Amino acid sequence: MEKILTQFKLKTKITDIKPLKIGHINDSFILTGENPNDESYFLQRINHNIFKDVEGLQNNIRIVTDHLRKKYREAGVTNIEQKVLQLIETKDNKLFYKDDEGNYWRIYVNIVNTHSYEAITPELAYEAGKAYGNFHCMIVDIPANQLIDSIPDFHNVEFRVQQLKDAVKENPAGRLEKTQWMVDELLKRADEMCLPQRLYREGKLPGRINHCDTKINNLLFNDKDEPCCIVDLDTMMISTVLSDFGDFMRTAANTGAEDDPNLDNIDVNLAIYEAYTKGYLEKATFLTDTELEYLALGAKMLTYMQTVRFFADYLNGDTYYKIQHPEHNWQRTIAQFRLLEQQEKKFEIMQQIVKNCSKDK
Ligand code: GN1
Ligand code: MG
Repeated sequence: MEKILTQFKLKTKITDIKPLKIGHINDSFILTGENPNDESYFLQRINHNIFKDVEGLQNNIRIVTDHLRKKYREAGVTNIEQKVLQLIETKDNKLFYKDDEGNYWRIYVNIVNTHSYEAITPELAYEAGKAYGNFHCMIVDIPANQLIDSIPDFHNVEFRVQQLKDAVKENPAGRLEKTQWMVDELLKRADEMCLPQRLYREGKLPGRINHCDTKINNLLFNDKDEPCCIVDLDTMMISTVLSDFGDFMRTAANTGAEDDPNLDNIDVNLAIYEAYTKGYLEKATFLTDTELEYLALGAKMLTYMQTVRFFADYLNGDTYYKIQHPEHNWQRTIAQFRLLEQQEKKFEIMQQIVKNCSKDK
């Protein structure tokens, strides 16, 4: 580890390296020095089986963070280091280091005095909605061709359904027999869930730069409990606004956990859904009527897509997501599927909420 750290332009002599148990993909560590006031850092080993073009990925992050910093500077904002991630370069001015074993590493400045949530109140959801609406407005003018797709077809539901069909056909882990009912449930919804992808292809839903992983815990709050920084910028790419709206709702407007072992805990939290929608629509003033019309479908679609992804990984023998026990991907699948069923029951109300909030604008 020492050899890795010496590659980067760090201001602090690191005396402690703490692994963090966050995320399903990369490995993360907090680096601190002896003095509590020393600048601390967030080190990550990038999963390059998943992010195959690390240079392109890091370049995306640089473009987005530079863009945000410039906008904040122009607006006279002072505490920009609390609001935008800052990558640390290596001594040869690169944004990552590849070690002798072929691992890719990167370091951010650690944003101190912040916290994230796994579950929030409607008041915080309203603030979070404004934060994401503002974020979308700030990045809406980044020319689309500047960013690469760090994972091709990442939020393309048609592609995800095809991956599931392939997993079913090959059944590599022999897990199909007892889970066939889930295949049937998911495939019968495929047409409805692929509609936004078709509208995007036909140019009816515009492509916009999205974060594509707006899980509730990717938003940092400061010690006054105000949203301050959106983190985990690995999947910033062109998608439709349904992506970011939907993924937030999938994680925050769920009364249970993403992998809740008790399905009875899982339901749509409409108060959170409404508060976030209100905040988001107050700030995301660029949305077209078509985007507004399909926004609520985004919540179902992202839950559906996540169910499909966890399930395909289960059928493939757990090759993508980190798991904590052998049935974890199945547990995640049925928990996300239960959320989808609850969203289906409440879908009319969810649509009405978007309508009402967009009228108040
Ligand atoms: C993964 O690693 P993490 O937790 O940031 C995944 C997301 C999923 C999420 C499900 C690159 O994100 O797409 O929504 O797990 N990221 C990637 O919790 O696949
Ligand atoms: Mg992520």
